Amino acid sequence: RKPTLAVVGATGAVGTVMLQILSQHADIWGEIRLVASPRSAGRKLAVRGEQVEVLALSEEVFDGVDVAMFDVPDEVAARWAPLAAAKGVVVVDNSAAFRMDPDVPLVVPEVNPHAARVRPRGIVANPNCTTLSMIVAVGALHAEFGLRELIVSSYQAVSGAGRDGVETLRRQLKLVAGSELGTSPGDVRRAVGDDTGPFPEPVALNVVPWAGTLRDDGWSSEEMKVRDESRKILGLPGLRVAATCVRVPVITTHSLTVHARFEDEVTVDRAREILATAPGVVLFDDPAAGEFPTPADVVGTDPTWVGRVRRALDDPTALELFVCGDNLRKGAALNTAQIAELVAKEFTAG
Ligand code: 11C
Repeated sequence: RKPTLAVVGATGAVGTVMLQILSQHADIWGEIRLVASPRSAGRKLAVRGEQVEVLALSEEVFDGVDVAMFDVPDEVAARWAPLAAAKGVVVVDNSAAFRMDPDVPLVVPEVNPHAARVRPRGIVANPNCTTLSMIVAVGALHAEFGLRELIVSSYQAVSGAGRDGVETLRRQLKLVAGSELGTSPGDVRRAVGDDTGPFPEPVALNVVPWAGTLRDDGWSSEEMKVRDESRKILGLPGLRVAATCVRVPVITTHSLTVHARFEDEVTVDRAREILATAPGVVLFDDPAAGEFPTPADVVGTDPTWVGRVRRALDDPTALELFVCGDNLRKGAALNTAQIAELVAKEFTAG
């Protein structure tokens, strides 16, 4: 039988991409129920070529549902995912509420698909979009070389902060367009005024070394997520990880520079072979021809794109990479849908 799916948070930035993906992928689902806050109830959204009415989030909405994909704020997921799971629904949750719960697997289908089968709480967590934008490529290299340490810097798109992030950048870009701004201290800040939206500083004509909330010793929550989640997904609890997370004026697609150190010496040729053949990864790396991934080309695509593959000049066990991934697709909606599809196989097989 075809399982019934609920999409909770169907009207958000990630929810919108979830509906596109459900319309593009093989149609393995029976009914697809769209759920959102009461504010959005009654709206109609297109999925699989049909207009489907959005239902308000309630316990009853999960009656008869087999699998639910959640993209809602952490506190909403913390309350509603266990309620849905108690009704027998397998919840695939894209919030941070359960990612580090030892009874909740954190799954990337190309890296640790087996983990999705063991879910004592009936919940499977989807990683943060920054972790997801690099982990498929890093996981493939780890499988061959044995990862010891990751040092990464992110260049994160504003849609990581939802619709508000996108609208903020677009508003700010209008305020600075065609100007001579960006030439004296504070001129961009004065043009933008207090309208910094979800960001602590103007993001147009700027880069902002901050994402998330303040954690101990000056680290951001985003940087801690990259560390904690990479360790859990790769099954390397002692992995050394240092992340610096930065917001850049890009609408969608996160990029990262990655310094990955391995157990033994690595060669660029072997690393390139691995990346060229790893599922979910595209190697796009010919600097002589001007070829390397950029968000402007990667946005709207599914894979993790990798370029600038080099061996570290001062450490023959380390590689340097530049990776790009669409933070709303593989970084959120696509990985969630892939996990839901893995779970759905259990229903169709049974
Ligand atoms: C950002 N990565 O770009 C964040 C958004 O834990 O799922 C996703 C936050 C999360 O701002």
